[in-house]
Amino acid sequence: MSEVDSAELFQHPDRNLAMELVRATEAAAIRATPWIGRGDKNAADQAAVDAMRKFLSTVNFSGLVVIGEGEKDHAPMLFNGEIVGTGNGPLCDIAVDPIDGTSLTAAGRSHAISMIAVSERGSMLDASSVFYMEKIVASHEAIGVVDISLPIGENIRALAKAKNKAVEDMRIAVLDRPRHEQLIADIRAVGAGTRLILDGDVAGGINAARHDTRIDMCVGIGGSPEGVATACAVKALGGFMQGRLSPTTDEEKQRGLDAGLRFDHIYGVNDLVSGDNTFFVATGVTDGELVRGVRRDGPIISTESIVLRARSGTIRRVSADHQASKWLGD
Ligand code: VTB
Repeated sequence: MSEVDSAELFQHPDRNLAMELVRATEAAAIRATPWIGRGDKNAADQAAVDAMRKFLSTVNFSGLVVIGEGEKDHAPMLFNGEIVGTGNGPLCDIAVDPIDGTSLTAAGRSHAISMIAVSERGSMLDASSVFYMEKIVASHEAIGVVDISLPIGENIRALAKAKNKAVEDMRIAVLDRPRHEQLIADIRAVGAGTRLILDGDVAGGINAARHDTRIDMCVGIGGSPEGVATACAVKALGGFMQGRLSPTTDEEKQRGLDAGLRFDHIYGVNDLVSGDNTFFVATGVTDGELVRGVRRDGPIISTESIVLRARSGTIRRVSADHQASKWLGD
């Protein structure tokens, strides 16, 4: 490496912010653990929010919360528009979900995660005025093959062909909601199997975009904020994603139009988050296919996380042992 090259590298250290952010999702998951199966989703969420915010405040960056706990009036912390981090370092957009799956956590069910996605400032779509988005997520084989405007049966057949699989072996993740009754029937009619998920279509989407899972596609209408967060992960995984906003009322549609959103538009992964400098981290709260939940074994609390960085395309699994004694009290 020439002197100039190494000097450049020193000035622009190729930092993996996600390696620092993972501490915040670990903390949120650990703090939420006492609330697993206690039937109180607000308490679980509050514990996770407090912990995440505390750890985020130590990270050298200026993160504008584009996707957070909601509007300032209702969310005292991690509200949309809040700036988190030390304020030194890169200007970023940040999407946080201290627990995706608060109901899962409160019920003691699997697949709850704590997650953060980060990208350059101004690069995340602010879809907060429209709650729902129809999404389709799959691995890279779907690029140029799958299209959200086609019937689901056609998409499944096309993806099966591209993956060199039998349609009968295709597994399609869908949120188990009455609004998906027809979609579920159509998936089964073509001969594929559904993997119905109770909550958590971020983890479902990531599992669809990863190459080594039993899920081939994640489809259906879920939260728009979750869609943007999923896109940050899909970039790092080199996968495929499309979204279409799905307003439920005329008022919501008008709010979306006023905010510059489009309803006739198919949002590709680059519309949901632009640029390749995206990061995504998630820690398991309860056990799931993506990551294991928090465990306590005597003096040790162990966590499992996934740490993704789009620019390098790295996917890391971070297993951490934490001393339980250090996590007592505040
Ligand atoms: C999904 C799911 C989330 O919201 O986005 C869903 O991934 C959409 O809303 O975990 P509905 O529950 O109204 O269908 C969650 O369930 C909760 O944020």
